[in-house]
Amino acid sequence: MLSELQKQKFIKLFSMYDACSNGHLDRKDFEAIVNKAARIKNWSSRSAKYQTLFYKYIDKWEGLEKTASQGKNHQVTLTEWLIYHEALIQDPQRYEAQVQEAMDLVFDIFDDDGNGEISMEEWASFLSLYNISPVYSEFIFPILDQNQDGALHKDNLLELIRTFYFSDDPEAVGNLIFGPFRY
Ligand SMILES: [Ca+2]
Ligand SMILES: [Ca+2]
Ligand SMILES: [Ca+2]
Repeated sequence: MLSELQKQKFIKLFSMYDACSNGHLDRKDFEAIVNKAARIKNWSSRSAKYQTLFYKYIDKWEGLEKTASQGKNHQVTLTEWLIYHEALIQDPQRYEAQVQEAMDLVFDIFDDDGNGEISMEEWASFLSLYNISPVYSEFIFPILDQNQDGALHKDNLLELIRTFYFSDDPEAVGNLIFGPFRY
Protein backbone atom coordinates (compact mmCIF):
# COMPACT_ATOMS: atom_id res chain seq x y z
CA MET A 1 0.00 0.00 0.00
CA LEU A 2 1.11 3.55 -0.62
CA SER A 3 1.92 5.55 2.50
CA GLU A 4 0.21 8.89 3.07
CA LEU A 5 3.42 10.65 2.02
CA GLN A 6 3.72 8.64 -1.20
CA LYS A 7 0.07 9.29 -1.93
CA GLN A 8 0.60 13.04 -1.54
CA LYS A 9 3.50 12.90 -3.97
CA PHE A 10 1.59 10.90 -6.57
CA ILE A 11 -1.34 13.30 -6.29
CA LYS A 12 1.13 16.09 -6.97
CA LEU A 13 2.35 14.19 -10.03
CA PHE A 14 -1.24 13.73 -11.20
CA SER A 15 -1.89 17.48 -10.92
CA MET A 16 1.23 18.07 -13.04
CA TYR A 17 -0.18 15.97 -15.87
CA ASP A 18 -3.72 17.31 -15.53
CA ALA A 19 -2.86 20.23 -17.80
CA CYS A 20 -6.52 21.03 -18.44
CA SER A 21 -7.18 21.02 -14.66
CA ASN A 22 -10.42 19.07 -14.86
CA GLY A 23 -9.57 16.36 -12.32
CA HIS A 24 -8.92 13.48 -14.69
CA LEU A 25 -6.30 12.67 -17.30
CA ASP A 26 -6.98 12.19 -20.95
CA ARG A 27 -5.34 12.65 -24.31
CA LYS A 28 -6.02 16.41 -24.27
CA ASP A 29 -3.81 16.90 -21.21
CA PHE A 30 -0.88 15.31 -23.02
CA GLU A 31 -1.51 17.38 -26.14
CA ALA A 32 -1.68 20.51 -23.95
CA ILE A 33 1.72 19.69 -22.43
CA VAL A 34 3.28 19.35 -25.88
CA ASN A 35 1.71 22.60 -27.04
CA LYS A 36 3.02 24.35 -23.96
CA ALA A 37 6.49 22.94 -24.57
CA ALA A 38 6.30 24.31 -28.11
CA ARG A 39 5.36 27.75 -26.75
CA ILE A 40 8.17 27.70 -24.18
CA LYS A 41 10.69 26.62 -26.80
CA ASN A 42 9.26 28.61 -29.70
CA TRP A 43 8.78 25.53 -31.85
CA SER A 44 6.37 25.70 -34.75
CA SER A 45 3.77 22.94 -34.81
CA ARG A 46 5.28 21.83 -38.13
CA SER A 47 8.80 21.52 -36.80
CA ALA A 48 10.38 18.10 -36.48
CA LYS A 49 10.97 18.67 -32.75
CA TYR A 50 7.29 19.37 -32.20
CA GLN A 51 6.19 16.35 -34.21
CA THR A 52 8.61 14.03 -32.41
CA LEU A 53 7.53 15.30 -29.01
CA PHE A 54 3.88 15.05 -29.96
CA TYR A 55 4.18 11.38 -30.87
CA LYS A 56 6.19 10.64 -27.75
CA TYR A 57 3.56 12.19 -25.49
CA ILE A 58 0.66 10.54 -27.29
CA ASP A 59 2.51 7.26 -26.95
CA LYS A 60 2.96 7.98 -23.26
CA TRP A 61 -0.75 8.68 -22.89
CA GLU A 62 -1.76 5.57 -24.79
CA GLY A 63 0.51 3.42 -22.63
CA LEU A 64 -0.93 4.97 -19.48
CA GLU A 65 -4.49 4.59 -20.69
CA LYS A 66 -3.98 0.97 -21.64
CA THR A 67 -2.49 0.05 -18.29
CA ALA A 68 -4.28 2.34 -15.85
CA SER A 69 -7.76 3.00 -17.18
CA GLN A 70 -10.20 0.45 -15.88
CA GLY A 71 -13.16 1.85 -17.78
CA LYS A 72 -13.54 2.38 -21.47
CA ASN A 73 -14.02 6.11 -21.18
CA HIS A 74 -10.57 7.22 -22.39
CA GLN A 75 -9.83 8.82 -19.06
CA VAL A 76 -7.59 8.04 -16.12
CA THR A 77 -8.94 9.05 -12.73
CA LEU A 78 -6.87 9.88 -9.66
CA THR A 79 -7.79 6.54 -8.09
CA GLU A 80 -6.62 4.67 -11.19
CA TRP A 81 -3.46 6.79 -11.22
CA LEU A 82 -2.65 5.83 -7.62
CA ILE A 83 -3.25 2.13 -8.29
CA TYR A 84 -1.07 2.40 -11.40
CA HIS A 85 1.80 3.93 -9.43
CA GLU A 86 1.49 1.48 -6.58
CA ALA A 87 1.99 -1.30 -9.14
CA LEU A 88 4.73 0.60 -10.96
CA ILE A 89 6.98 0.93 -7.91
CA GLN A 90 6.69 -2.80 -7.30
CA ASP A 91 7.97 -3.54 -10.78
CA PRO A 92 11.61 -2.35 -10.96
CA GLN A 93 11.99 -3.04 -14.67
CA ARG A 94 8.91 -1.09 -15.64
CA TYR A 95 9.83 1.71 -13.24
CA GLU A 96 13.33 2.03 -14.73
CA ALA A 97 12.02 2.04 -18.29
CA GLN A 98 9.36 4.63 -17.56
CA VAL A 99 11.57 7.00 -15.59
CA GLN A 100 14.36 6.72 -18.14
CA GLU A 101 11.89 7.62 -20.86
CA ALA A 102 10.55 10.60 -18.88
CA MET A 103 14.10 11.75 -18.20
CA ASP A 104 14.98 11.52 -21.90
CA LEU A 105 12.00 13.78 -22.60
CA VAL A 106 13.20 16.33 -20.04
CA PHE A 107 16.64 16.43 -21.63
CA ASP A 108 15.26 16.42 -25.18
CA ILE A 109 13.22 19.50 -24.39
CA PHE A 110 15.34 21.46 -21.95
CA ASP A 111 18.99 20.57 -22.30
CA ASP A 112 19.60 22.95 -25.16
CA ASP A 113 23.36 22.60 -25.33
CA GLY A 114 23.09 18.83 -24.91
CA ASN A 115 25.75 18.62 -22.20
CA GLY A 116 23.64 16.31 -20.03
CA GLU A 117 23.08 18.96 -17.37
CA ILE A 118 20.06 20.97 -16.34
CA SER A 119 20.49 24.47 -14.92
CA MET A 120 18.22 26.34 -12.50
CA GLU A 121 16.66 28.26 -15.40
CA GLU A 122 16.08 25.07 -17.36
CA TRP A 123 14.47 23.49 -14.30
CA ALA A 124 12.20 26.54 -13.97
CA SER A 125 11.06 25.99 -17.58
CA PHE A 126 10.46 22.34 -16.84
CA LEU A 127 8.31 23.25 -13.82
CA SER A 128 6.24 25.71 -15.85
CA LEU A 129 5.66 23.04 -18.49
CA TYR A 130 4.04 20.91 -15.79
CA ASN A 131 1.66 23.37 -14.23
CA ILE A 132 4.07 24.45 -11.49
CA SER A 133 5.13 28.03 -10.96
CA PRO A 134 8.73 28.51 -12.13
CA VAL A 135 9.39 30.68 -9.04
CA TYR A 136 9.90 27.50 -7.04
CA SER A 137 13.05 26.66 -8.98
CA GLU A 138 14.93 29.45 -7.24
CA PHE A 139 14.19 27.89 -3.85
CA ILE A 140 14.29 24.22 -4.72
CA PHE A 141 17.17 24.03 -7.15
CA PRO A 142 19.94 24.98 -4.67
CA ILE A 143 18.65 22.20 -2.36
CA LEU A 144 18.46 19.65 -5.18
CA ASP A 145 21.91 20.65 -6.43
CA GLN A 146 23.70 18.94 -3.59
CA ASN A 147 27.26 19.56 -4.80
CA GLN A 148 26.38 23.22 -5.50
CA ASP A 149 27.85 23.38 -8.99
CA GLY A 150 24.76 24.99 -10.47
CA ALA A 151 23.78 21.93 -12.49
CA LEU A 152 21.81 18.73 -12.17
CA HIS A 153 23.22 15.79 -14.08
CA LYS A 154 21.01 13.01 -15.38
CA ASP A 155 22.21 10.72 -12.59
CA ASN A 156 21.35 13.32 -9.94
CA LEU A 157 17.85 13.66 -11.34
CA LEU A 158 17.34 9.91 -11.57
CA GLU A 159 18.33 9.60 -7.90
CA LEU A 160 16.04 12.48 -6.86
CA ILE A 161 13.13 11.02 -8.81
CA ARG A 162 13.74 7.65 -7.21
CA THR A 163 13.37 9.33 -3.83
CA PHE A 164 10.23 11.09 -5.00
CA TYR A 165 8.68 7.78 -6.06
CA PHE A 166 9.84 5.51 -3.28
CA SER A 167 10.87 7.37 -0.15
CA ASP A 168 8.71 7.51 2.92
CA ASP A 169 11.04 9.93 4.67
CA PRO A 170 9.35 13.34 4.96
CA GLU A 171 12.78 15.02 5.08
CA ALA A 172 14.14 13.45 1.89
CA VAL A 173 15.39 16.09 -0.54
CA GLY A 174 13.92 14.31 -3.57
CA ASN A 175 10.39 14.89 -2.25
CA LEU A 176 10.81 18.52 -3.28
CA ILE A 177 11.90 17.91 -6.84
CA PHE A 178 8.64 19.22 -8.31
CA GLY A 179 8.01 21.89 -5.69
CA PRO A 180 5.63 21.77 -2.73
CA PHE A 181 3.50 18.64 -2.69
CA ARG A 182 1.36 18.61 0.44
CA TYR A 183 -2.33 19.18 0.10
CA1 LIG B 1 -7.39 16.67 -17.45
CA1 LIG C 1 22.52 21.93 -20.50
CA1 LIG D 1 25.11 19.63 -9.16
